[in-house]
Amino acid sequence: MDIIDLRSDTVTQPTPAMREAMYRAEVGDDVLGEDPTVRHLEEIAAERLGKEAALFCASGTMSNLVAILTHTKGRGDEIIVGSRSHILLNEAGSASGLGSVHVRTVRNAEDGGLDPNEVEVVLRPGGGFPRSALLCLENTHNSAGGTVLAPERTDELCNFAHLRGIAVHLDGARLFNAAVYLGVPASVLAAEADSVCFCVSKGLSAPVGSLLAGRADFIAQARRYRRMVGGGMRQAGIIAAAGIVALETMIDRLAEDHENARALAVGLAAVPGFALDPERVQTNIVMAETDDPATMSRRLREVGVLASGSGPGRLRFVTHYGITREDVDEALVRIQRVTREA
Ligand code: TLP
Repeated sequence: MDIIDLRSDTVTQPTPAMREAMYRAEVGDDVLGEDPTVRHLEEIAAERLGKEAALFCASGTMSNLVAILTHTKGRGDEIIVGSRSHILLNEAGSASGLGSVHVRTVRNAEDGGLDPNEVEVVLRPGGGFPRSALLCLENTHNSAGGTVLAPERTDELCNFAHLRGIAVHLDGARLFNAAVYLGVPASVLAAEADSVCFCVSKGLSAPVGSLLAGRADFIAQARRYRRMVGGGMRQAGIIAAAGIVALETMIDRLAEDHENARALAVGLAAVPGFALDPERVQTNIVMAETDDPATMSRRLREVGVLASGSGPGRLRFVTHYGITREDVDEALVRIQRVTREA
């Protein structure tokens, strides 16, 4: 029985073109600034994001941490994050654990956005309180179900924060999914943010890596912090080569993942035991409510369909390169069978 792995787009395998590029990559010691392939990836990533410079990091978690370390002064500083943000929920507490910053939350709306009025309430200028230094946004929003933050809303939050002397970091692990959904360049989605990161290792299918972008002086500082967290990788051109292929060849096809996610959502909504609104599926993530996610996930696994738990009462299904429309149809047949037998 073939396994249909819908746990995450992080399970994607590198394309043949990526393996070829990795084999042929020209490399050097990147900590000494001598890896031409890493340099090239950083340049094209910066250009795509409309920023002066970019830095190749080992993971999205590392990019977010390095951004937080660079924007803040550590002890006594505070970052403001969404109540369901990846930084808060899934990064092992790195902001406080390693960055020594206080983490304050603001409620993420249904669609993953933040309300400026609610941000205003938690802002603190310093004095006897932690000093609010950084606001973190997320696009697409993972826990909200791959929802897209429109550029006007990002711009509004950025302008709002800047007027109060607060920097903005955008966790755009899946920024290109948002760009493809809206039909705009990714740079438009990050225009007002001080820093932005995206991953090549998710829907873009490269094996490893994330790019953090911002002003040249910011990235020069970030490079020091990347070193501090052990992220100085020597002949990293081997993996950066796959990232270049990802940026050059894998963005437009994300539309196919979005169509497949929508088809999966429509099918799932008709299966007893699952509740979801397919109209809310914008990109490649489908969140479905179900009474007992652990049991359901185990039973789906028995028929070769892998999904991941996503908080109480929810299962997450993610489409990606390697999942075809036929796989989606086959997954739905298996899911229907499982629920009929329950
Ligand atoms: N998300 C992973 C899991 O950690 C949940 C996934 O399977 O979706 N920002 C966002 C919005 C993310 O979704 C992720 C990964 C990251 C950052 C971290 O990226 P990595 O896994 O490369 O550290």
